[in-house]
Amino acid sequence: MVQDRINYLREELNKYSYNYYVLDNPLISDFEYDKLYKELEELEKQNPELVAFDSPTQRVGGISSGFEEVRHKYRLYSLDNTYNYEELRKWYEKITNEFGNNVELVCELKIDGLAIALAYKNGKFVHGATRGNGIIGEEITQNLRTIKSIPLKLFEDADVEVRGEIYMPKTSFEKLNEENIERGEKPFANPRNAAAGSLRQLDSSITAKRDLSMFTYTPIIEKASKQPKTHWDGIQYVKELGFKINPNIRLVKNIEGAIDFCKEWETKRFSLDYATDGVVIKVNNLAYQNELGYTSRAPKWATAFKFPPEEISTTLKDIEIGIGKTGAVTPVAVLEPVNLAGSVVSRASLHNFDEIRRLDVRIGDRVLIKKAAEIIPKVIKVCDSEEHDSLPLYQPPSTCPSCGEQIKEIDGEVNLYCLNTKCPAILRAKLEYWVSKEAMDIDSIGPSVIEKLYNSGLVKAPIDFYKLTVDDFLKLDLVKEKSANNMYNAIQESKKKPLSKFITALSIRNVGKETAELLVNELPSLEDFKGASIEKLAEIDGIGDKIARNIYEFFHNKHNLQTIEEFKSLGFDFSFTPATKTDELAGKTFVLTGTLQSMTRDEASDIIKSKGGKTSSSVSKKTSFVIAGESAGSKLDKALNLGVIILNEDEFLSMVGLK
Ligand code: 0OX
Repeated sequence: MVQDRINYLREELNKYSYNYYVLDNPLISDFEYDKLYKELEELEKQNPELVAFDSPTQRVGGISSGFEEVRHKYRLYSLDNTYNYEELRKWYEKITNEFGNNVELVCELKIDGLAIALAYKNGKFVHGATRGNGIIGEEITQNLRTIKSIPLKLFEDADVEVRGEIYMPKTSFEKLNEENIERGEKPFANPRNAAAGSLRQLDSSITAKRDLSMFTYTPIIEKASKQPKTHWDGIQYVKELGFKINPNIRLVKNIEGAIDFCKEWETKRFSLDYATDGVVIKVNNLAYQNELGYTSRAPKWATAFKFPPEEISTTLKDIEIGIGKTGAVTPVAVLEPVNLAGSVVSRASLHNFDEIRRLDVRIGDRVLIKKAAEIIPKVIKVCDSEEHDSLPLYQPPSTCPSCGEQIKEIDGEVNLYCLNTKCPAILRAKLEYWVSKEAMDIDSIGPSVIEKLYNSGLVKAPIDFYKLTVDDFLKLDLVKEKSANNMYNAIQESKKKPLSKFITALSIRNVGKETAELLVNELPSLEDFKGASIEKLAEIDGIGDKIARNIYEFFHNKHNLQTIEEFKSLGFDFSFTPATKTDELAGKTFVLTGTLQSMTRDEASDIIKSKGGKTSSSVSKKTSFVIAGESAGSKLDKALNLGVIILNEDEFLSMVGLK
């Protein structure tokens, strides 16, 4: 019967959607989902009387003429907050004075989104509103229905009101902004604004296209099978009802446990794919909560520890010019030092001169700087000020600040370049890159040693490292004998590094570690590099015309060829060793997430495969290990949720015998 089929499809699709959006555990492919969805859509079109209110087809919404103001049934209070652990201790002391020591607390990440309230009657989502002023909000049920992690029907016919936070994942925000810029529209300033803008659409089909999600953090239970006595149990119950909760939550014995949680997340938060601006600490026992009650604006049983802000404004004191190893001339913002995300920042990236023009950054401006997942903070905008217009427009330099040569534009490149092959800044940058981890990895030689070697005239180019004697190090009064020996040996050892490292170390424009790896797979000897035409190079997967031309030019430059010969005569190996296969990781499945420091995810994946292991792109119960690098996102959350073993980069390297 058609009704049975419709019911079946609806239940199946809702199950898949719940697994995908709430549990972050996809069960089927998008293709399979779409096929079932289309079938349901078609059947419902032919039998409109059979469309159920919780059908996935009813999440698309329509146009409304405005949002109505509604009075919340239960007030949504604010939260007191502090940036200070001592104040947290004082807050807790007041509580223990009343209830004795060791009052349990629940720590939750404070999601930086929009607070909303959802009402369910007999398990059905009936009504949703923004927080507004906590007493009156705006009714946005239609828009909320489009958010897939908000259940339209609960697993139980309960009457509940829940509160939670709507947010947009950072990666979706970035993508949305890219699309907006492409269409000539204004980008959103941050994920929170993007989420707010998406929720306030009168056409809910626009909201439906935005990647919004919700973490639920408070249930108010009116009629249900359970009446939890603690906040912790309340949260577990919310999960049982079908809501998505944040897995990064902890029940602690006292305030010191809560402070540990705050300290842990102060740095770890950057690895999440959603913004969090602090930790909410709540008294666990609901009877205690009741007794503690509220001030005129906030509960006394909860408080928030706020992380130092991720975005902050400061004064741009100067724009310094950096010269990279390929001669790229890049502007760096010199700032009035400020505390940002836990560290003092006095310099920030300005990317390139186009960016300065786009933002209209002028020296003396107040600028907003931001530290997201990246280590180097960046200038994201100029703050409105009266002074701005009277400040002189910024003019990019016309000559290299290091060597005085004219700065040039290169076709197809956003950067400006100093093309003087003898430019001291470029030579130094090349030397620093040569010894870096990504290139020849000679870690006993740091920037200060390079500076002395360069200034003494002994080392002007990488080849000169290999002509140094132990005595040279000692003569320069650089280091003690033991270190001199170490440095000398490390340099000599580096001659045995694989070809890909050598190619990387050459500082060919646009040829980094990953590209070098791709190249040596196809061109396993230096002779192959010398003999390759631009066309042949461009045929290699992952190598575009621009890179092909740069490589070709590098290997057809007389000086470069001479230097390569010299490297050879100094005993360089230039060998390409294809990875050998073992089976030590047989039967193990790995999921890689976030950015690794010492290798790309592809390289890590190659290592796993070379040892007989498998990699997968999604976390499930079958996953043996999740390797979490920097900015690891929802996959890490999911691994935590499922109890999958999480390895950091060092642990992974030791596992595979590389550390
Ligand atoms: C959040 C968040 C906000 C309970 C009493 C006042 C605030 N942004 O993640 N609020 C609350 O709790 C209410 N919990 C949270 N996790």
